[in-house]
Amino acid sequence: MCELHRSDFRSMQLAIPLLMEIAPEQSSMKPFTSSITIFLLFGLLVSPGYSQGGSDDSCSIGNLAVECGSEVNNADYTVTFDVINNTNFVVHKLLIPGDVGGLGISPNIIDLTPPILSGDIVLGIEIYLTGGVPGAGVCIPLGLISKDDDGEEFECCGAEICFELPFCEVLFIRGDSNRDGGCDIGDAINVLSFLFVGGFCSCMDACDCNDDGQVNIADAICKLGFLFSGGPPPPSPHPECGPDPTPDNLDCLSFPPCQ
Ligand SMILES: [Ca+2]
Ligand SMILES: [Ca+2]
Repeated sequence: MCELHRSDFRSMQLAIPLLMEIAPEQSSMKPFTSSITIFLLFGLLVSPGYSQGGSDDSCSIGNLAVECGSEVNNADYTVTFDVINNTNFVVHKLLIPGDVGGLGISPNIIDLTPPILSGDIVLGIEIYLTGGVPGAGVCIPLGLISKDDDGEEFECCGAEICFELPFCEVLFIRGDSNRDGGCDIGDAINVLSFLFVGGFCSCMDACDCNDDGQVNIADAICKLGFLFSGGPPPPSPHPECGPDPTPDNLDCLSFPPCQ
């Protein structure tokens, strides 16, 4: 009997609440440290060229979400967030480092059209991450760039985007080789079809019934033995959805019953 249970392990999205604010002088973006002086001067002089209305002269991140994969490139993660501009400046672009602790980040310059006015919010900014270790904590500095009266750019505020990299393994049920959510002779037939008549195993881990890292006739025998002759059940994950606990070279492109 192969009961199916959806697992909340594969939570492909982490809803993370509003994080933190960092004053400009705390920003770790060294290329913009020279702008801090300019910022302070403008903070004192309140240049008439800038919009007013910022409530607390800060910036922050909201509605942060981290998803596995990307719909626009081959990145491992997509990070979506809002930027709240409570400075007294108009923000024209965002600067983001290309690498944080070995985690690749793109894009690194986001031009904002229209710009974020003082006291305004820009919604749904996306960046893409490659690499990193699932479960590891990550903080990505973000520089908000404004312009002075001469068109010179300076960082008017800095924030950090902090989150934990999610686990993105495809969950599956071992032995359900035809990925129909059922546990029957069709799974053994599917493995035999894959081996001998050009059939398809889109989740090789599920086809690897005996979890030996290979898909061969022993996997069809494994399934038939379990179904009809009192053989042991397939190793984990079975009968519930789960990740592959044993490293191997098999891929699982997708497994709809566990999504
Ligand atoms: Ca099946
Ligand atoms: Ca096998």
